[in-house]
Amino acid sequence: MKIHRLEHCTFKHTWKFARTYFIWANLLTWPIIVIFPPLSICDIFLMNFYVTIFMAHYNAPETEKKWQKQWDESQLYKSDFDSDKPKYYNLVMFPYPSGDTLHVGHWYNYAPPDSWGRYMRMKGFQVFEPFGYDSFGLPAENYAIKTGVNPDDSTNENIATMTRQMKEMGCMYDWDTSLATSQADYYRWTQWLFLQLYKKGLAYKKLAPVNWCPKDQTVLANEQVVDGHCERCGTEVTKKNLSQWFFKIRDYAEKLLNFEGLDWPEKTKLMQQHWIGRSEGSELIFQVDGCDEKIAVFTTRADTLFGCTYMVLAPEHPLVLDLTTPENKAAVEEYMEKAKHKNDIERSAEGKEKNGAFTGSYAINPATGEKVPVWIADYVLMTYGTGAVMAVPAHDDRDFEFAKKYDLPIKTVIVEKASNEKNLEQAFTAYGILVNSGEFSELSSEEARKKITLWLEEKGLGKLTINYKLRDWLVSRQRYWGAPIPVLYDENDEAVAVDEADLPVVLPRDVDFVPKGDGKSPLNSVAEFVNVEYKGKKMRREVDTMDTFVDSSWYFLRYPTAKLDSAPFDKEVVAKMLPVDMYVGGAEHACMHLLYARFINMFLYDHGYITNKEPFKRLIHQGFITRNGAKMSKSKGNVVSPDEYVSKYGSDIFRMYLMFMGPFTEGGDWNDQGITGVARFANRFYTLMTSESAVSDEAAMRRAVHKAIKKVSQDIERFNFNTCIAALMEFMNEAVKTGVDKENKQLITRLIAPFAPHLAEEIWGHLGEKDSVFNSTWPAFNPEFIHEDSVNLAVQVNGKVRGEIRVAKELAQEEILALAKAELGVAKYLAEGKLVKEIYVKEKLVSFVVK
Ligand code: ANZ
Repeated sequence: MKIHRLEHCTFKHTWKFARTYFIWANLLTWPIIVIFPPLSICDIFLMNFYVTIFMAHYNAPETEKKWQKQWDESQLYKSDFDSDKPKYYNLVMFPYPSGDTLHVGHWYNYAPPDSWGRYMRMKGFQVFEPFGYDSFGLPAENYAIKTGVNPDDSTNENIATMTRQMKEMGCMYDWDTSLATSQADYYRWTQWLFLQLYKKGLAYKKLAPVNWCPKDQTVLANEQVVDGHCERCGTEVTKKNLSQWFFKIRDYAEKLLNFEGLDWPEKTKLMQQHWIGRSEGSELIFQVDGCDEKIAVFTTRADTLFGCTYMVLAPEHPLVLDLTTPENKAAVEEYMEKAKHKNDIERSAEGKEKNGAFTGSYAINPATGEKVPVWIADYVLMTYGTGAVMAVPAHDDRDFEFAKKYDLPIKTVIVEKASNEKNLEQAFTAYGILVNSGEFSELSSEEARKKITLWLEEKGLGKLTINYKLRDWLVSRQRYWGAPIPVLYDENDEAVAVDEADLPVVLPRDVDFVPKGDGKSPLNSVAEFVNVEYKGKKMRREVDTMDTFVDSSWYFLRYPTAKLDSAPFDKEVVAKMLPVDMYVGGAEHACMHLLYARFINMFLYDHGYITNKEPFKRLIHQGFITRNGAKMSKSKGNVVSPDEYVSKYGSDIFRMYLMFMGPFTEGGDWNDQGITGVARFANRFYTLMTSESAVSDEAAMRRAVHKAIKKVSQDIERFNFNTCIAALMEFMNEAVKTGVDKENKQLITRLIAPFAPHLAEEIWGHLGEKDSVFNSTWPAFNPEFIHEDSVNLAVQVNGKVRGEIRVAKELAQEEILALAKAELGVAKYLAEGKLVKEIYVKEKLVSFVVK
């Protein structure tokens, strides 16, 4: 695609203006010499000259606006999915559209990845760089409750504001492929996705104790509870028994553990691995004494079975009340009630005092045939394994503490070495050798774990199993501002899926948003929405909406054909453009968005909708920008407002400074003065590139250019934009000494283009190029030019630098020492005493010691 340039570039335009200004200024200001005689006509001339120079300076904001307009008009960044070039899908995590002005975090999140995209474009890729909005969610709804403004209106307004600001950043986004998840032409397909999962049995509804945020009046997924508090509003989360929709992400636990071919940060992979929590163990069955009930336990230590002296059920375990004897009922019920008010995190916290209640029943240890008491305790969670454990106090810390408290028997069955059994001060939790374990005694723990399970399996009382900590994904929310779940209920309360042809289920506009405190979605009070006739029957619509993470679990598939009406995405285009080659966003999404998106992508792959197994090939998390070492926050008053700087310095300089502050993945500390240094660099660069300069040392000039190309090309690959910019600055320092010819100016302009796109485009025009610099190629360095045959050496006398010499690298040591001694500043100090030592550090320095 060719870019059509405006007739004049800003530079020429500015100088034309300056020339006129200069002539007029001189004509009008000369009478000053009459009023103020000490000034001569020369002074007036000089004064006008400086003012003109100042006014003709590179005017970033004006130039940037011009280029943005021109890029837009020439559709430079329009996606071309039919291109023969290799594709490159460059994606940033889309934001929630807020009405506030963009903050530094937005800039840091979006501008540097755009530099990466521009670099890949110049490397010859067909870069696809979309941008959109994750626009459903609580903030708009809470705002509506407070102000009465409809979420649809406030969201659309916010999208318009943010788009305008984003355009000022000057990224390569193809705005024609933009999307917003709250628009019906998008959420229609989120509902379609729900239906596909439903049809395949991966979306289901069940009554479950769920996390409930009393303030936001909604359920939360496990991932949205941080240290027992609501991730969004910080309110303490409680438990509530509610009928909820889930996606069976657990069915994908094993697949999600496979990270093959993913260039992701190790830490993120580990976090997902930990969150999925794969645990190899055994499921063993204990018969309840005196009745038909059986209790299944999950254990990773079947080798300790002979040491199980009691059992513990989670207070919510369905058998608890059946097993509780009348004399223990009151205490058990009281304990169950108390447990309701604690969340899983509090219950499993290390160091928390263990307590429980005895049910009055006993179970039979399948290995020893002994009767063991059945207790309930909140340290056993209903959400893990089977919700019941065989307690082995001699070899598990929590069981040990519990047994000590309630005086339950402690029986050692594992020892470190044969015959070192002794009274335990604390649990021995490591693997070892079995004792007191019948025919299994003397086996190692590893061996016994399997053998004991197989032995029980033969009796139908056990099996090897794998357990995952990962829970199914709770997707229903009792909120208004989300995609309605496309389900209805008939007279018998049976769920009926909406036909695909009847999508979207449109979210009604006129709704009373205020939560009624009944735990139901505000949609419940919209009679026309709830009560409908469907397929000739009276039905009631599902009033819950979907978690916004469902919206963002597939948006990357929609972008390439964001306006498609007939399907969620064009299969062929997706086959060509996916997976995303580079995905940039916050590390906090490791166990939520990034896991959900992988799951949905895998599901769509398994059912033939797409051909890519994984959604995101390479992943990078940006660091944080701090100020005075602290995270920016309104309460601390240390927030940097980008607008102020962008209007003063322009987008390029602001972007370059952010990138210069530190490695992208680590972020950096904002310094008000720092940006002026970058601005000075940009201006000097502009002046050097646009003015005639005679080349004084051609070899040195070439060396400076090619060294910069080498360094920038290497460091940009690692997202170390800071050292790229440092290399460009280093080049500048060299170039002002050596001068630069046109050919090399072109090379270096191409090199700075990803980091300062508008500036580069402006200089490119000045260098006589008609097309966009982003239609040119990334420069290659020539190793021959970089090779240096001479070096500068510092010369010290008694530890102080007294001179500098430039020598050929291959010069012999004696000759170098001789040259050093002859150096004028050095000779003077050598003459002051007797030379006792001379040292030459290769290619670095010469040092003399005089006494
Ligand atoms: C007996 C035993 C003996 C255990 C021993 C450990 C040491 P990971 O590795 O995290 O999977 N457990 C099982 N279900 C539980 C639940 N719902 N709530 C709390 N704890 C539960 O942990 C597996 C171990 O955690 C299991 O192995 C079980 O205790 C406990 F010397 O069984 B073990």
